[in-house]
Amino acid sequence: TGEMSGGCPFHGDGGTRALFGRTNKDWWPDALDLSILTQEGKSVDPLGEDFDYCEAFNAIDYDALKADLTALMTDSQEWWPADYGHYGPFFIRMAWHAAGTYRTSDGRGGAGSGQQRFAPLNSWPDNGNLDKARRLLWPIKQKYGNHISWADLFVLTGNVAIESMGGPTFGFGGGRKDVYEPETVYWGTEDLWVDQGAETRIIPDEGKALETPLAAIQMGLIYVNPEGPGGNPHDDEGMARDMRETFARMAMNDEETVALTAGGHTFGKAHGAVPADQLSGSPESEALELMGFGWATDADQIGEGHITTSGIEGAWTNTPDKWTENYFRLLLDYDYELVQSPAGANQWQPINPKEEDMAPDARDPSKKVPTMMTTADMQLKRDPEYRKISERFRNDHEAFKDAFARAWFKLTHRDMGPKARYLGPEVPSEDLIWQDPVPAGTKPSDSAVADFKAKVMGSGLSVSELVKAAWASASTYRNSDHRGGANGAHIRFDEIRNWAVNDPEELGKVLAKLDELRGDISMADAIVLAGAAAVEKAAKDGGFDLSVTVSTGRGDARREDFDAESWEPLEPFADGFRNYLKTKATVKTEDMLIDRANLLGLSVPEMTVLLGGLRALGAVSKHADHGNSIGVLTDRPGVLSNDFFVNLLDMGTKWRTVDKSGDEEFVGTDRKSGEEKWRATRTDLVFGSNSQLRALSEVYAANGNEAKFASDFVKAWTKVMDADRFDLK
Ligand code: HEB
Repeated sequence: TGEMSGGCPFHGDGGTRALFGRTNKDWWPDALDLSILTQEGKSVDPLGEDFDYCEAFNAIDYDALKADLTALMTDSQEWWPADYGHYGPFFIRMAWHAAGTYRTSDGRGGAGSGQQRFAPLNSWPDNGNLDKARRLLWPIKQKYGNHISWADLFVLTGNVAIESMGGPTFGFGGGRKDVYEPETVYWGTEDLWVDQGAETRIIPDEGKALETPLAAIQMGLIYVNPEGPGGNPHDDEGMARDMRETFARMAMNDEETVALTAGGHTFGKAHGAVPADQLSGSPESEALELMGFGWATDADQIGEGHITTSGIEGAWTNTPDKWTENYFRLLLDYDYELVQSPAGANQWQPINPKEEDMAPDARDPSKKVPTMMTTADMQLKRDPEYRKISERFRNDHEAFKDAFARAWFKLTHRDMGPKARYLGPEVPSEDLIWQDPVPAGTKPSDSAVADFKAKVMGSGLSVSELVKAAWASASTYRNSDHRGGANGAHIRFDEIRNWAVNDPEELGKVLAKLDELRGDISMADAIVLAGAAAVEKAAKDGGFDLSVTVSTGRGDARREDFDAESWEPLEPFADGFRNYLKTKATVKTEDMLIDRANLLGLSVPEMTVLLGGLRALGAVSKHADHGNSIGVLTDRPGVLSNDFFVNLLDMGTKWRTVDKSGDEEFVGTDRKSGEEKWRATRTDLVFGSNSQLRALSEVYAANGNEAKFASDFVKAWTKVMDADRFDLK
C-alpha cells in the first residue's frame, strides 16, 4: 500500500463525532421506519437462522445460471436499453461499485452482503442508475431464488459480463449471504453529497487528509472524483494522489489500480448526455410509484440514449463491448484536450482521432462519436509511476490480462476472508497471499489436549496471562471482512505480538512457554487451549464446574504467507475488552467498544458478560499508571466472578474523574471514609451509567444469576475463540 495509507482509525482533523457519522435517518428523515418492528430481538431476515446458504448455493445448477446471465447480457429491455446492445459494461460497473466500498481499515463495505440494495448505497450519486442494473437482474434472481444471494449475483454477473465480452477472469467464489437491512457503517460526517458540493477530503494546503477509516474522496463517491480533485481537471498531481490514496485503502497497489481502471474502462461508456438537473431524486427519496427507481427521466430520452449518470459522456475506446488492447493504445497514442460534456462535466477528448478510432453511438452503430478519457484515466499516462505500468501493459497484453483478472478477483473477493468461505466450481486452486492462507491443521487427541492443559496450568503462567494471550490471538478477528482470528497463530509473528495492546513482553513470555509445552499441537490450538484451561481454572476457583469446549485443528500460518503490512489495520486502536486505549480519539472511548464488539460479531449481552468476566480475570492491558488493575473491580483477580458488576453498581462507591486524564480515567472512593477503592475507565463506568448497559449489569450482579454469569461468559468466550473456524462450518 502507498505511504499515505494507514493513520489511526477514529482520528480526523480534530473535534468529536458520532461513531457512525451521518446515518440514513439523517439523510432521509421521512423514509419508512421499520425499527419498531425489530425491537425485542426480532429479526428482519425472512429466511431465519436455520437457512443454510452454503447448502442452497451448492445445490444450484451453476452452468444454467451462467448461461442465463450470458443471455441476459444481450437481451435489451425497452425500459432501459443496453448500450451497444450489451449490458456487460453496465453490470461490470455494478459489481465494481458493490465491491469498491470495501476499506482495509475496518474491513467494512464491500460486496459481501448485498448492501447496494439498501440506503445509503442505493442512492449514492456515484451509484447513479445502478438501480436499473439490479432490476435487470431480478428475473434471474427470482428464477434461482434462495440458491443465489443478491450479493453473489452482483459479483458473478460482473464476471459473466467480462467473459461474455472476451475479457479474462480468474475465478469466482460464492458464499456471500444476503442481509435484509442496511448495515450501519461510518461513511463520513458531511451533510451534502458530492453533487451538492460536499468538500473533497484531501486538501493538503489546509492540512486536510483523508480520515480513517474512510476510503472515498467525497461523500457519495466510491473512490475519486473522475473530473479531478474537487472537480478540478487541471490538478494532475492531486488526481494521482487521490487515486493512490483511495485505492490503497481498498488494498490495491499501483499495478492493480492501473490494471483495474484500464481493464474496466476497456468496456462501456460514461453517461452525460443531458444536464443533471433534468433528473429526479435518488431511489431512497423518490415517489412511491417509481417503485424504487431514482434518477428518473422520460422514456423517449432513455430510448434515444439521452442519459446522464456521472455527467461525463462517451466511451473510452472504439470497441466498448469487447475486451481489446484499445484502451492503452488510445490513451498513449493520442494527445487529449479538455472539453465539456453536454451535461457540463470536464473530460478529455483525443485530438484529431482517426475515423476508425471513434466509438459507435450507443444506440446507433452506424453513427461515430468521439471517445474520451476522464481526468482520472489521464493519470495513467501523466503520473510517472502509473505511466511505467501503462506502458508495460501496453507492450505485454498477456501481463495486462493476468493483472486485470487477478485484481478483479481480489477486488470482488477481498472482503470474504479465508478461502474456506468460497463456494462453487470456479474457486481458483491457487492460494493468494491476501487470503491469509493457513495450512490445514490436525486435531489433537483428547488425551493430548488434557495433558497439555495440565502442563500449562502447572507451568507458573497466571490465569490472567493465559487469558490475555488467547484473547489477543482470537480477538484480531473482524466480522466485517472475516480476517484475523486465532487460526494461523499470526499472533506469534513479531509484527502482531508487538502491538502495544498485547503487552508484548508478557505475551512473548507466554507464547515461548506454550511453544515449549505444546508437543504436536499447533501453536494456534495451543494458545486457545491454554486460554480454555485458564478459564476453566478460574471458573473452578469461583465455584463453577464448567468445561470450556473450544474447537481444535487450527493450523499455523507460514511466515512467507503472512503479509505484515496488510495486517496493520487490524491493530486495535482501542480494545475496551482489555481496557486499552492508544490515545484519545475523535469518538468516545465507549463507542469504540461498541465498534469492536460489532467487529467480533457480539450481541449486547455477550459484550457485557465478556467485558465483566475479563475484568474479573484481570485480563486488562497494562495501564501506564495503574498496571494490571484498572477496571479490575475485584479483590480476587483471576477468579471467574461477577464482582465487576457487583462492585460497579455498589452505591457505597462514589466516582469522580481524575484531573490528569480529563474524562478517561476515574477513581472510585468509599462514600463514607473517602478511601480510594478502585480505578476505572469510561469503558468500565458506562456499564453503570448507560441505562441499557446498566440493566444488563444488574442482571449479572443479581443474586441467583452467578451461574448464569459464568456460563454466559464461557459461551461468549468460546464464540470469540472459534469465530474464524470457517473451515469447520
Ligand atoms: Fe469506471 C464507468 C470513473 C474505476 C469499470 N467509470 C465509469 C464512469 C465514470 C467512471 C465517471 C461513467 C459512469 C456513467 O455511466 O456515467 N472508474 C471511474 C474512476 C475510477 C474508475 C474515476 C477510478 C480511477 N471503473 C473503475 C474500475 C472499474 C471500472 C476499477 C472496473 C474494474 N467504469 C467501469 C465500467 C464502466 C465505468 C465497466 C462503464 C459502465 C457503462 O457502460 O454503463
